[in-house]
Amino acid sequence: MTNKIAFITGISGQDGSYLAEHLLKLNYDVHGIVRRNSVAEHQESRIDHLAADINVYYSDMLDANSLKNIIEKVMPTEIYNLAAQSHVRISSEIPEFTTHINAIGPLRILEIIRSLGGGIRFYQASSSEMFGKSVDNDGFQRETTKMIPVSPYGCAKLFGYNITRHYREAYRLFAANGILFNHESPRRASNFVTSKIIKTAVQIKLGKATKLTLGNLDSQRDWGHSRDYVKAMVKIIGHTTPDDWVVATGETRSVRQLLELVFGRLNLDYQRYVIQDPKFMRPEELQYLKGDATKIKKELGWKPETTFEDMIDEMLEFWLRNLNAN
Ligand code: NAP
Ligand code: F7E
Repeated sequence: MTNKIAFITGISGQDGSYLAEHLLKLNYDVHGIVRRNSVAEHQESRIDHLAADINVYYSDMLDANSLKNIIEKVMPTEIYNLAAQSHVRISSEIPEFTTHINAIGPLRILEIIRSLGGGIRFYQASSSEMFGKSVDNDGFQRETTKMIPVSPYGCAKLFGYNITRHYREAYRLFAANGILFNHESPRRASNFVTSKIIKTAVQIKLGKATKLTLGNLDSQRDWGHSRDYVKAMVKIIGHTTPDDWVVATGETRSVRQLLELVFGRLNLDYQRYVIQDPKFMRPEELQYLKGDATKIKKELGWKPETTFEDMIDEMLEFWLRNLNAN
């Protein structure tokens, strides 16, 4: 039997790198795109260790012809659309750019799949940010929860979600949405709150920083591990029928609770170091996320494997090693 062929947009990102590793273990041929960057060094640092095993091409979600040429050449069996401007607060500063990539991007790929006969399976990286201010009465968000996004990022992702559903119904494409709640790892960029807190707390411990400047400390998130969540993506795209799936831990914690845990692990009192700056607040904050992943647990046998505490410890170890080495 020939290997399955995966094409990953966003392969150099947090999830793309874990997904490429997971697919290689499953004997897939793995292809992906990176965009041209003025600094070549570090651009592919998350996938440098896979360089001999994967095929990487220059392209961009803004360049339909380039995407089409590569997809036609590779003729993948599966496309994982992970490329995005993925920072929610920054999406309010560059809303148009975010929308071009996060909303029109998936539409471009769906059109390419359609023009090639519709046989390629498609996974769209949808997000719990699409729920915005909406929560069910029992305190969870699930596949049936209304979506009222509160950021340009969330609005653009909601278009991507809906166009994926529409192409599934209208053209009978195998097009599926994973509605993933926040997921982190040592590979998380350090302008997201988990990495930012852990990196700066370690710097404070090592005497390399004195303050940690944050925005809203009261928002609550459902945080899982990226390595676990990419396994859900493969189950979703490999299922007999295309559908929409919530992927979450079902636990929620505030930024304040995260601070207590991280600083506590380093025997520090976060209240001595944390200051707040409106610069890190959002025009409209998503206050609360807690996902109900019953459907994917029951129907696809997926479950989160890493506890929140173990994930934080893994990230702490990474930053301690990294910053000590420097
Ligand atoms: P990430 O680390 O920010 O990775 C995003 C990837 O997209 C990077 O490889 C980035 O390349 C690439 N990209 C950005 N703009 C591009 C463009 N114009 N053309 C081609 N590639 C482009 O994000 P992540 O955490 O891995 O998330 C993966 C996907 O899941 C994203 O779509 C995100 O919105 C979604 N998601 C994430 C979470 C989460 O909690 N992590 C939750 C729900 C959904 P550069 O390195 O060149 O920027
Ligand atoms: O913020 C608060 C902030 O930027 C988490 C993306 O992967 O998950 C992610 O989006 C919370 C928010 O993640 C700072 O206001 C306080 O309430 O780590 P974050 P996010 O916005 O939830 C969703 C599901 C995605 O799809 C996205 O792609 O932390 N917060 N102070 C802060 N956040 C940041 N970044 N920086 C601060 O200084």
